[in-house]
Amino acid sequence: MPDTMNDAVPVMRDIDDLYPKDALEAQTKRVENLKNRFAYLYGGKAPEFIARSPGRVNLIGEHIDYSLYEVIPMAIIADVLVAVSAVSRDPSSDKVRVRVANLNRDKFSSGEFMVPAHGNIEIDASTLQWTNYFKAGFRGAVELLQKGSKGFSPCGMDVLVDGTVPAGGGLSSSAAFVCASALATLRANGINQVPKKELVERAIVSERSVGVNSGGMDQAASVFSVRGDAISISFSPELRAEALPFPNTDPPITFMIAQSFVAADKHVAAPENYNLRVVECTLAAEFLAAELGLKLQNDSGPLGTSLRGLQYAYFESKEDVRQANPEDQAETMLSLTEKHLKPEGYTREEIGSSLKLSVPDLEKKFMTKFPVRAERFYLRQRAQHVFTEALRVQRFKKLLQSPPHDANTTLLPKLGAIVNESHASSRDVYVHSCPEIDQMCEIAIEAGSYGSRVTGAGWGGCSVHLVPKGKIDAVRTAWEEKYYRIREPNITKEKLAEAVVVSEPGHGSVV
Ligand code: NG1
Ligand code: MG
Repeated sequence: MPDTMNDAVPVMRDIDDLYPKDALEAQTKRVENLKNRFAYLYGGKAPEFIARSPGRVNLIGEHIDYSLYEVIPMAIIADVLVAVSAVSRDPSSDKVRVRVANLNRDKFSSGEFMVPAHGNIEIDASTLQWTNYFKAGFRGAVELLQKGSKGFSPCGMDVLVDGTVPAGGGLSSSAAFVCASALATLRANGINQVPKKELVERAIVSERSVGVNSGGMDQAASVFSVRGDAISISFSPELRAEALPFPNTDPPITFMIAQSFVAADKHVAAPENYNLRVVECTLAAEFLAAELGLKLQNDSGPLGTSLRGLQYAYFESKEDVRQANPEDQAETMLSLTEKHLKPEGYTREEIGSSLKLSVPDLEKKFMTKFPVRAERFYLRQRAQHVFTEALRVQRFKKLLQSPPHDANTTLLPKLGAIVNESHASSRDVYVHSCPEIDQMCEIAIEAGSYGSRVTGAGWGGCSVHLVPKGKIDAVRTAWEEKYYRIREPNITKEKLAEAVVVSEPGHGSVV
């Protein structure tokens, strides 16, 4: 089913195409159970359809999507299913009701909200409610519908959700849920053909309403992925996705995904971790632009005030080297960073004086929509990570696209070395790993992993490891003995089984 990014999200009837053979029985049961629970919950009616979107694991390109550099994730098999029946608008009322429930009622309690005829709903980002993610998808879909037909009024919906992507585990359960919810809302309102690109662009913007100033990797990976392949996603000059098949090697390229069980509380801690990094990258771009006498495009341009936008502006100003290839360009940006930015970080006063802004104006411009908490801003380190990581993505991609002739013996070690460099940069330069994940990476390497790194936002969450098939059991046992059982001596078999997965690349969104 080679659908490209320009196609609409496919409507499928056969779940054989979605899940690996050995999981089919369990997945079929899961869908049946979802339908039965739906009927039980909503007065005997059957859902009209199920929208589905998967989680993802990022293979390489960490924290560079919001600087608009290319990233290489893959969708995983775990996903979010959203079962829906549409409720038509009662002409005598000016509102419709949306009811949202989750199969896992203990963890995610049901909610409902009323939607006025104009369709705009409020999302309270100050509280972390799981239903906010549904609302984010709903809102994105309504905006899309209104773009197509002015004054459009959405219908009501009864919704039941079942997710297998662990929440807060770095596998992007949030984007899977937002994308599936947006897709569900579009379909409930009669849109059967949703162009993937529009869905992704909407989902990216709407997920930000939950309070995290995220990039676009997760939503793109969730929607565009093709089963069996990794995917390369670029953001400039526009959103593009390209399937990236794994070369056949012996042993085959296999990734293990392991939870640290350190909860990455990105929502609460965002002002001092995720959102702060986004601001530091923006300020690094602005600061360097000021040093170099360059003008960045304003925020509404496709490149905005990003580090990628800075690279563009720099090479635009240099007629003769404009053709330089992307790698040479990133190398140049790296040396400019090291020349112009100091290692000890900057205060608000220092940045303000370089940008010719008072501190209140600086805060107003860069730190209001998504507030941050920090004394110093480490512009040099953040830019260094971004440019080197962008280079690592290019090297990784080249190895997959044109593997060396002796790939069986050299490809895995080469890819692994890049993965390890990425982790070192995440740990020491961008500072978004945590001691537990660092330890898990060391344990894995010792037990036979070629490359191990933190994946996703970090500060806890998940790690990804390039492990030859013959070493999978050894790595799993090493974590069990040296990490999981030390942390939690009475850890259950089930929790251990969930902690580590070897996921095949999964398929993107479908209805
Ligand atoms: P997680 O926290 O793993 O879903 C986040 C961002 C991504 C990207 C990565 C870091 C959201 C929704 N996603 O992913 O866009 O920036 O961190 O590479 O915040
Ligand atoms: Mg997320």
